[in-house]
Amino acid sequence: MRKKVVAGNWKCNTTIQEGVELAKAVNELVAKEGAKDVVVVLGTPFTHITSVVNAVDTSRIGVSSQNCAAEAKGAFTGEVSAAMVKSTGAEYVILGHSERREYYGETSEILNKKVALALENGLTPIYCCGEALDIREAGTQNDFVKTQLEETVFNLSTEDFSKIIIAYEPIWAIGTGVTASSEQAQEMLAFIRGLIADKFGAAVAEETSILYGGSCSPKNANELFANPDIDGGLIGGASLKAEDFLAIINAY
Ligand code: 3PY
Repeated sequence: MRKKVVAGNWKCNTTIQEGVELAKAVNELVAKEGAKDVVVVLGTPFTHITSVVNAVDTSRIGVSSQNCAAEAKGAFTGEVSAAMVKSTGAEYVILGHSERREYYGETSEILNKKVALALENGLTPIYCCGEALDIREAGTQNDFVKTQLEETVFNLSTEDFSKIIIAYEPIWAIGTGVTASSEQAQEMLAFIRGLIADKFGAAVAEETSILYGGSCSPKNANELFANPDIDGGLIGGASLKAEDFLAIINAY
């Protein structure tokens, strides 16, 4: 059975001290009350990863970076390689978030390199896709997401593709407080699962965890997670409050 995953994306928030406090609070709540069958991930800034790894029970909570470099190593001032991320104790890396595509010019070509390096270094990519509002309004969101996947993770071998998690995050729902309706989310995730089945086979599609992201909160998580193709969430703002994050983990 495919895994249910609730992954927090802290984005560029919290000092290291605040992040460790937040991680400890999540750790305590998850240990006491967290749904046992949900894989919990904290996507922290690079600077926090090792401290967060040391602050949580890593048999229960995985830690993720929110990016990694497109090069293995070398003269790339300011970059953090996949091997470096792995050496912090992180197990996951969020790649292709729309904020990185939009503000940092991440193209499919760049993302292909990042995904390959993440996999080579034993990290699990949480690979994001999703359309902007004008594409949704034009009704071409399925073609857009299909192209995003075909240009990137659909180039992987079946073995490598089986290691990744997909997150569908419509850009119009990110940080806007607007959530895709559970019907819209289910429809897109079922479509993505169908594409995976066509490309890699039904068994792989059945095993791939596909998350919904974009203003997912304790208020809407229940309704979203009740859908058959929604295997969890990539959570922005609500992952910065331990109680809200727990409520989402327990929304299944
Ligand atoms: C959001 O929920 O706004 C996100 O972007 C999660 O990645």
